[in-house]
Amino acid sequence: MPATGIFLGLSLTDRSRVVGQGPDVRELSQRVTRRPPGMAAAPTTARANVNLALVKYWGKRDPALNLPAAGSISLTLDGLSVEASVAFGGGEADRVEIDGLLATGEEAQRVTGFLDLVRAEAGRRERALVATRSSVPRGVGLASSAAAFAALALAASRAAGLALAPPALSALARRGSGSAARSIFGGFVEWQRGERFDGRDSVAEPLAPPDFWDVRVVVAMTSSAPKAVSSRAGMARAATSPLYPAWVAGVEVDLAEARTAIRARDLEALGLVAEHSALTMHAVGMAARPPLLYWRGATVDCLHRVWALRAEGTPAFATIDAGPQVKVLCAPADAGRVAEALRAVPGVERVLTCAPGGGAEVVA
Ligand code: 2P0
Repeated sequence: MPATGIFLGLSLTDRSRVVGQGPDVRELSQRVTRRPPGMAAAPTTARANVNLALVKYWGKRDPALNLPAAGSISLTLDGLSVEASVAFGGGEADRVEIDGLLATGEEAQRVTGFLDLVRAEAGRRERALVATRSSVPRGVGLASSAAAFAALALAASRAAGLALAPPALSALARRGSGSAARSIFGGFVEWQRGERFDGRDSVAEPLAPPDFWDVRVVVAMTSSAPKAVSSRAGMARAATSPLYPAWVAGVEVDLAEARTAIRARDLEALGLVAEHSALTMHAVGMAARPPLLYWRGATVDCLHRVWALRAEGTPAFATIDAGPQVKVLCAPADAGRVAEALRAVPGVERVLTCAPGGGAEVVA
């Protein structure tokens, strides 16, 4: 059975269906402080947004430390966030609630392993009570694990008494999920490959704040089914592809193009490099053995619709992550037309539009 849940980078669809809307994170936090009675310190709550990679992270130089084979560039998205609430003290084991449901198995272990890093850094031994709540709409296929581990890194480090500087926070978030390193910051963000074996230089840094350039990302959801191959497993498989060395070798050029395009607020230049990065990433998977293809028929139809929009004079550029959804970069004035065009593609279940968003912050 495939594992599910935000900490495994999969959609929240099934979990949300099981538990319904559930209580909000403040209620959960209050429950955290009551369990076990009087033993846990007051929780710290942090929120982080998801991010969309424009130059993709797809491959690792060190899987244990989530060190990437190459750098990547992303845009943090407004309104698609995860809140994480952490309290240390009391209890014999960590207790992790995700959207109101007790986490078990691999998902709980991944959070406990992450908390161990925070405990080691802070010199503490207490168990933790963790509650997370996602505002990412159901089955949207935007990697909520990035937002979850960015929020968890901030909440857990503060709750443990650490005041980490942004680069250290990014390095910590990276250990939970690579792309979480980028969700520490708002706007356009670059995550450095780094050279060090310990990964201390593999951190994200802001390229431009959210208000630097007002763009839109229109997300066309073509399937809400949980994906069969996680990003983590997908990256491992991609590394077996004969196209993988060429992919890694090409990322530096893509990064340079993307940086220049962002600095110049050049939508066409950024869109073209984002589309190229996404299609090359997926080509690597298709050439792997066994092959890896996250697309559905509607994914391909959306791509063609985006290209037709461009031919008709609307600057719109597609990117696809480890799933069948298509995300389209465009100007705010064109977002309505792009959304309408994608909604009309057979097989598109839902369309939503996002603006640039801010970085991780403590909210309580
Ligand atoms: C990205 N993705 O740059 C790429 C593009 C998916 C496709 O980062 O194993 O959940 O936790 O480091 O960060 C998703 O992978 O993987 C991802 P791990 P992660 O956004």
